[in-house]
Amino acid sequence: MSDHALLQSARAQLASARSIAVLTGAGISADSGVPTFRGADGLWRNYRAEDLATPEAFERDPRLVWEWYSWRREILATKTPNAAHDALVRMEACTEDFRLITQNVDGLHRLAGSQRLSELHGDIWKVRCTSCRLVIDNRDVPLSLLPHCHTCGGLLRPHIVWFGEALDQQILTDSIRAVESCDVMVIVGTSGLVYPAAMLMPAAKANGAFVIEINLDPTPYSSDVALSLQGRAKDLVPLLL
Ligand code: BV8
Ligand code: ZN
Repeated sequence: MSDHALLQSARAQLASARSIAVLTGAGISADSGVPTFRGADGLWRNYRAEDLATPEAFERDPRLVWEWYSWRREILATKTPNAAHDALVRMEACTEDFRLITQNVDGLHRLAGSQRLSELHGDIWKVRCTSCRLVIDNRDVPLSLLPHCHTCGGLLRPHIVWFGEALDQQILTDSIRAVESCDVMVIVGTSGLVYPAAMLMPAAKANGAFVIEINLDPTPYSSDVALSLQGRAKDLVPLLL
């Protein structure tokens, strides 16, 4: 099928969908200038994220981990949502049953105005006390290194799910429920490598959903989805409406 026909088919499926679930990854924020995890400009190239985004790394050297998050916040503080984030806000407004599930911690979907949003891996603009577990909004850029809780004096950590850590059970349950009941699932800008987020697409397919992928490159999902649209999220997502 030509790209135009693929797009027409995707639009038709979405126009008639009562329930839509969307899963996004770092690729949707790439068009806002935010480095992806595994791309050429990837965060993982300059900083071995698997060495930093773990509880062991924080235990061993909290200052280094805070420096990495502070550096990411400095990048993010200058970034704004792009046309793909904005198009998903419009899609939510005209869909009866909608859930946006993101692996991104950059806060750009929230900034764009998405409401029915599940942040699987947390939020870089929140911190959590390692003692009393209080979660606090904190937009300091740069972050004071080794910030401490005003309530109990405990060391604060990023409110982010690190590798080897369990996701928030409620957020995961809401996300699984959404993909198991949707008519159409749209997957934008993820390499589909990280679990349990990577299980959401097979779960949607098992429920009979029509799955559409938007990605710059082919991914492990591409051969399994109903429609795979290749291109930039900021160009393609708005065309789905
Ligand atoms: C858990 C927060 C258990 C950190 C992140 C072996 C097999 C299976 C699983 C595992 C395994 N070994 C280890 C595991 C488990 C592990 C895992 O999945 N590892 C992977 C690497 C194999 N998972 C975990 O540890 C999870 N926890 O399993 O806990 C447990 C259970 C109970 C009790 C205790 C423990 C926790 C996972 C969460 C990790 N945290 N982020 C931080 O951000 O600082 S994950 C990190 O990767 C980011 O959140 C990111 O969002 C996520 C996924 O990456 P992508 O978003 O896909 O980004 P990527 O760069 O990879 O791809 C970008 C895509 O966009 C590309 O496809 C590119 O082509 C495309 N693109 C680029 N530009 C554009 C574009 N597309 C469109 N337009 C463009 N312009
Ligand atoms: Zn505390």
